[in-house]
Amino acid sequence: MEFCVMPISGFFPKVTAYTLLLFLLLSCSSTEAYDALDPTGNITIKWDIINWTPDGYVAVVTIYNFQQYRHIQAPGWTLGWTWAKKEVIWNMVGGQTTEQGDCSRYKANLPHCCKKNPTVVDLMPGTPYNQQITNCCRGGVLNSWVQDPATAASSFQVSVGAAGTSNRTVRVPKNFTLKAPGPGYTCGPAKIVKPSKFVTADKRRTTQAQMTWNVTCIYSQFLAQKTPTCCVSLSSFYNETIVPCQTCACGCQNVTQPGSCINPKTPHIASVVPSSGKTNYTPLVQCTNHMCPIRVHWHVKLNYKEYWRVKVTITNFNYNMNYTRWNLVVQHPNFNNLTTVFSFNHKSLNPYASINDTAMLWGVKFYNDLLTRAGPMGNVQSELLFQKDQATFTFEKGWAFPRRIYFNGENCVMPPPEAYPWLPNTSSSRPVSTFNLVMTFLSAMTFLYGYA
Ligand SMILES: *[C@@H]1O[C@H](CO)[C@@H](O)[C@H](O)[C@H]1NC(C)=O
Ligand SMILES: *[C@@H]1O[C@H](CO)[C@@H](O)[C@H](O)[C@H]1NC(C)=O
Ligand SMILES: *[C@@H]1O[C@H](CO)[C@@H](O)[C@H](O)[C@H]1NC(C)=O
Ligand SMILES: *[C@@H]1O[C@H](CO)[C@@H](O)[C@H](O)[C@H]1NC(C)=O
Ligand SMILES: *[C@@H]1O[C@H](CO)[C@@H](O)[C@H](O)[C@H]1NC(C)=O
Ligand SMILES: *[C@@H]1O[C@H](CO)[C@@H](O)[C@H](O)[C@H]1NC(C)=O
Ligand SMILES: *[C@@H]1O[C@H](CO)[C@@H](O)[C@H](O)[C@H]1NC(C)=O
Ligand SMILES: *[C@@H]1O[C@H](CO)[C@@H](O)[C@H](O)[C@H]1NC(C)=O
Ligand SMILES: *[C@@H]1O[C@H](CO)[C@@H](O)[C@H](O)[C@H]1NC(C)=O
Ligand SMILES: CC(=O)N[C@H]1CO[C@H](CO)[C@@H](O)[C@@H]1O
Repeated sequence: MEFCVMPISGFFPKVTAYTLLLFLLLSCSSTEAYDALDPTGNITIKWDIINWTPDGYVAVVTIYNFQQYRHIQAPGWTLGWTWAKKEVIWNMVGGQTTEQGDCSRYKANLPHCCKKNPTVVDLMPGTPYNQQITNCCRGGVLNSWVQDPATAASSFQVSVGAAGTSNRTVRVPKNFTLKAPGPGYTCGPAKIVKPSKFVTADKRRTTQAQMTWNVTCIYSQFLAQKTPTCCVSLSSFYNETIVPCQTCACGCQNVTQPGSCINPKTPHIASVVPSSGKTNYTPLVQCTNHMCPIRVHWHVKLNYKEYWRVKVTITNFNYNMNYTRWNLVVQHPNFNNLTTVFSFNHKSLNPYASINDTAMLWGVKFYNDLLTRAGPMGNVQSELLFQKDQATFTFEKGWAFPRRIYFNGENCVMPPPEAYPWLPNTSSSRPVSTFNLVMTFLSAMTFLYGYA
């Protein structure tokens, strides 16, 4: 879905079905792992050999999340590779392999891992200090680069034996795999690059790695093969129609099956919902027409002379998930004149220097950066104020609605353009009547807080 680039200007009412189909076929036929809103987004794994040892080396491996808005949430990353020779891992700091493997060829002093293809995970917060290194021990959680570069990297140290002991004899590992935690990332081959330089904390001395190689991994929603996890609903002050999320936007296969979703009106079932303690990451959603864990509602709220105002509400329908450090990416042509965002952080993304139509929104720390699980508290909201550019501004043809929305990097299912609320014929830019406002407010309230 993600690499199906949708036409972004207007809603192509004049385009014939045939041209549209052709366009979709053309733009969807390429399955290359590439995200139009974050074209250079990648995860880079840097492997720095710090020193050589009698039978190998000690390296610090760092995973950098260079993706603007895609993060890795609990239960965290898993990194795998295949050794080129018969290397073993003597010891690790700030990470561990999930299996030791067969170390029977060693007698007294057993390695940490003897597998040909080790799998490494991060340690958990609270690891004893003598087993930590900088940037370790966050349970494999990586923030997105825009939200917090300081926690967008994760490191561990590995002591490798039975390996090359100089830059001429060492062999780079092969077949890197990164799971986050499911599929989705494809990693290229390790490339030997210029040795990294490290500056001491007081900036008075620079040291450098003996040797460095880099691996780049790229995400593709196609590989992740996920059903959509998010949908968009729309409303406006100028038309009382509320356009709901598309029916079955996130699948309906087993709706009738008992236990496939939770009806909030049957509290005895809702109370069986697993809560604290258990870590179950499969979504357990509230029964709705769309069955999505996340709904984003865009309400065109007010029309001022020089500004217009939108209210954005994100609702969590998943009983199994508190979304920490959530983010939203929204594409709309008026983001070049976004004036104020109330109660969310924001940053404009400029994937193509000349077009400034995309912004990233995320929660304010300790205030609304946690989107709690489904229930009365399971939503966050904010209002956006845009300055009108009189040349392009209009309420017609759904112009005021977003072109594209991502929640945590996943494309949200939009309603079909023909269903968008229309502007009534007569009142194109007349100031809002109070009656209308009250009606829209009431219906929006019923919609947002009444259970579907
Ligand atoms: C990975 O991302 C970094 C930071 O945005 C960028 O400098 C680098 O060129 C990217 N690498 C690839 C292979 O795209
Ligand atoms: C290997 O090390 C030698 C010095 O010991 C250096 O001259 C050479 O450039 C290094 N080669 C690589 C690939 O790092
Ligand atoms: C790496 O993966 C490819 C494809 O999965 C496989 O053909 C190849 O044998 C693997 N190489 C090693 C060294 O495991
Ligand atoms: C290797 O990765 C590091 C860290 O991301 C980066 O600073 C460096 O530029 C990369 N080197 C190359 C040649 O891509
Ligand atoms: C739906 O239920 C059937 C029977 O219980 C099961 O085999 C199937 O995997 C389920 N499908 C999904 C998408 O959960
Ligand atoms: C979500 O957070 C609430 C309150 O902090 C907690 O009681 C609940 O167990 C958490 N649920 C999950 C699935 O993490
Ligand atoms: C994009 O628009 C935002 C909001 O008006 C503005 O702050 C930012 O400077 C603009 N960026 C560019 C590159 O024009
Ligand atoms: C509101 O929009 C809907 C389309 O979603 C349309 O059917 C309806 O006629 C519009 N109402 C008015 C008053 O224009
Ligand atoms: C809007 O105008 C068109 C013709 O211009 C007319 O057919 C339609 O009925 C009008 N709709 C409303 C809601 O007045
Ligand atoms: C009305 C207004 O402020 N328009 C500005 C919107 O943003 C573009 C580019 O960012 C400016 O060129 C316009 O002047």
